[in-house]
Amino acid sequence: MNTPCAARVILHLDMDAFYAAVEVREDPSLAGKPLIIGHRGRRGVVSTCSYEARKFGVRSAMPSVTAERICPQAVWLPGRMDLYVRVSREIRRMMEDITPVVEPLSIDEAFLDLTGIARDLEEGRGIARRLKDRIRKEERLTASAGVAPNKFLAKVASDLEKPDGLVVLPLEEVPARLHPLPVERLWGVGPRTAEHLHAASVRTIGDLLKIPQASLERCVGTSAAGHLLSLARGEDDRPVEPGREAKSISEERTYGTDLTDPDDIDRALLERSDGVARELRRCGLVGRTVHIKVRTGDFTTWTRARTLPEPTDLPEAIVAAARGLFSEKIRLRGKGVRLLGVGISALSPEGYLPAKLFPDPAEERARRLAKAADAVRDRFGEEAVKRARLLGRPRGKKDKAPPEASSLPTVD
Ligand code: TTP
Ligand code: MG
Repeated sequence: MNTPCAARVILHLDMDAFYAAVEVREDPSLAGKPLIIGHRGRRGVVSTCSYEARKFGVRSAMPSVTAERICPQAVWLPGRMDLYVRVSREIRRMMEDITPVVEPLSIDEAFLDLTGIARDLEEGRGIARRLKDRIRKEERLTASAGVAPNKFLAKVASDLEKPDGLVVLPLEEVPARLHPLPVERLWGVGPRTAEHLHAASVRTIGDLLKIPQASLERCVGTSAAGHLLSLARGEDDRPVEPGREAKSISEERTYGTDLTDPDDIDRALLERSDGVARELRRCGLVGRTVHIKVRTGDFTTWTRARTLPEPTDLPEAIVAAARGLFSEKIRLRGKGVRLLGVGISALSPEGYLPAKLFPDPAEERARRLAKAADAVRDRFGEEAVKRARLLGRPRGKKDKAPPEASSLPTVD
């Protein structure tokens, strides 16, 4: 635990209905109307929407057909990534006028470490208010801010009174303000974990502290249980890491039994490429250099990379490069694959995809399908959408990875 003199002051700022708010600023006749950013139609997905549209139940990542049904009067706009990226940079500059210790999390949110600048959380509140005022004045946009002794609480706080909120959340208020929230608000609780926790009667963050630790460990595993308990108590000692913009995204997995069957290896390349592509889309990024990492049973390790003609966020392009690298650059000489990883670097925001004079309809379709699948998986869990290629065989013993061999994507 932090001692009082080491107490930190962390600010989290998140723009309100970001893409939609920028569009309203550009065209004030949209103010007060339900506005949806996204492509209409069967394959479209909602990027975001104005708070007026949220009253009808429209949400980010919702299939456009659902949004059209529940909010037929909404105005739709396709979105202008280049404009949003420009606004995001201006806001980042305002943050950097306060402190160089800014860690951007996405296009519209960041952490600022105010320790040493603000003596306590109340001084942090003053800085947050001035930053919000400056954004309102110079960009004509509203933001919500949270000020707390750590990153987790600051992020929770910024969301408590959205839009245009400013919430200071000291540790003393954790029982009143954090504990009633749904357990899904804890970092690391995705739809699968939430399901297990619900089955153990854990619905709120407070519930998590009430069940015996052994039951929690049975539910989520020992290390995750420790992590969740700390967060539920409002403890989080991760530092704000400036310059932590993603440089690469990768996913690797260690196999309990070495892979020798070319079909199994190919399937693994596809699974890892799929995961990397999905993480790219989740972060709103595209990448250009594909890497593979292969380790054989005798611990020989190769890493090989290839640069694509154009940046991508699609699994098809990534797996094609990964397969090419594997077949051309790796000589297994009869040995099995113990670890296999796929990654991508040379990242840039999705809006920087070169504008094409003749867009490729097949590629556009693949991207829309991939985004729709992302939306379904976000809602119903990882297993809800599987590629036909991955469904092929029943999961045998050799497919099971040891527990430490997580294949969650990592962002460096
Ligand atoms: P968010 O901060 O999650 O959403 P928001 O700013 O629109 O609304 P809120 O007031 O709740 O913060 O995301 C920032 C932007 O990222 C959002 O304006 C659009 C984009 N985005 C997507 O394109 N798809 C998504 O699924 C999400 C969640 C966001
Ligand atoms: Mg936002």
